[in-house]
Amino acid sequence: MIFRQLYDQDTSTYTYLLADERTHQAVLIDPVREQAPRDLALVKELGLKLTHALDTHAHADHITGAGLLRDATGCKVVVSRHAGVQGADREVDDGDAIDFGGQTLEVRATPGHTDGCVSYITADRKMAFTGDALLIRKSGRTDFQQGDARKLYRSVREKIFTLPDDTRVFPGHDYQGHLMSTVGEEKIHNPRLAMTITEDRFAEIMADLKLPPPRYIEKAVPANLRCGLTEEEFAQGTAPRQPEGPWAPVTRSPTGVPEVDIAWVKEHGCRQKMVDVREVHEFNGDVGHIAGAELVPLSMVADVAHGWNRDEPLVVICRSGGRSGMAAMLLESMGFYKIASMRGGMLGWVGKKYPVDRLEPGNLSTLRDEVFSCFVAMQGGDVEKVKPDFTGVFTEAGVDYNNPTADGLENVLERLHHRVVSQGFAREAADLRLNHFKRMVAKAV
Ligand SMILES: N[C@@H](CCC(=O)N[C@@H](CS)C(=O)NCC(=O)O)C(=O)O
Ligand SMILES: [Fe+2]
Repeated sequence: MIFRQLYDQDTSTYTYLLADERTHQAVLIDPVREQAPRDLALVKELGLKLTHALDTHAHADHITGAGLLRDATGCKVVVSRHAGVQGADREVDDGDAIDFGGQTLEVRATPGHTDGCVSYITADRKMAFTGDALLIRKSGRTDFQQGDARKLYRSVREKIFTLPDDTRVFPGHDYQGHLMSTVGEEKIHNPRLAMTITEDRFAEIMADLKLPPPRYIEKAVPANLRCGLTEEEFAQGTAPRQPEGPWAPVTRSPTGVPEVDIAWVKEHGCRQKMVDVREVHEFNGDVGHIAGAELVPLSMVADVAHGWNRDEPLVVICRSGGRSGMAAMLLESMGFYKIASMRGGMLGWVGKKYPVDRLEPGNLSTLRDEVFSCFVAMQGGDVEKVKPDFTGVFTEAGVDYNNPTADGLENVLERLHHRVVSQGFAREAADLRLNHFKRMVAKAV
């Protein structure tokens, strides 16, 4: 597991980034609004996909970054069912599990600092993110937001001190410079909550604390009840997610895939963005493709779609409707909500004798444009950004962009292949595309 502990100096808040090494899916625990640019930059630098922003509770001392991160990445906002937060994507309770990229976090309800406090525990029980329930050698305060010392005492005893002694404790804050502790260490050395201390004594200690209120409590609590968004952002952010009327006659397959039928795509498809998720050789092969459809093979959809507008309607297409169904479900999980798979796929389309486009051999400039579309998809989908890079390869190879020869285009293909592979693109997928285009060049001459 990839793990980073991040710190907000102004409010002494810890934010934790956890990511699965194989799938690169990531979660952030207790992000801070002002630090959203830092967190997004780190996620990007490490090549991660943020799937969830988790809060341990509705904080009183800083504004959560969860809502902003959702707007930026499409991740899901997760918070306790008892936190009273509006607009979260998932409300969790004791015993729930949060899955991301093959990893699981267990949710344990640890109320007492607030009613909606939860701790997140890794499946191997090596790490516990305790929010403000258990702090290092301290505990969260219990004098506001439904604070209840006796409840907190029982939460820590029953839900945290029952973990193995070597479980590492990562709290929501530290005001003394500690980074982490362990369950065993806190059971012995926590002056408020050690195993030798009774519930009555804990209640007394907490009643005697007399702490000044957190500096930002007035603005933090109301904002955190809206996922950390301002009233305007909250209104804007939620409105477009609920479309006024259906954008298309979408029905759900028995497995939950949003689908539209082929005749509807024929009538209305050209007004929508259409994404064909087959491989290059299928797109340009005998079956052909619908004019105007953009080619993004299924394996690249998750990466490329990050740059797409989630409010724009989107029809996904493949050979028979299976892969496009998977793509539609994936896109829905990323926050796209005007999305449908074309039921029956290109086989159904061809069966109805609707027109298709094919890459006709014989025209090297058309082929160059097809190579360009493929390269754009491989580089993340931004045509404007990728164009100079693409034409640059022609210059580098000494090939006339406007009138390429077959040898010239092959040379360019080898260079593009080398480039995407050295940037980390899967070699087998790149080989498949290279070989397909080489065959097309051979056919063209
Ligand atoms: N000085 C900090 C205090 C923040 C504070 O009260 N933190 C809460 C967590 S939200 C707490 O439980 N603190 C425990 C303590 O300070 O002992 C501020 O003004 O923000
Ligand atoms: Fe707190």
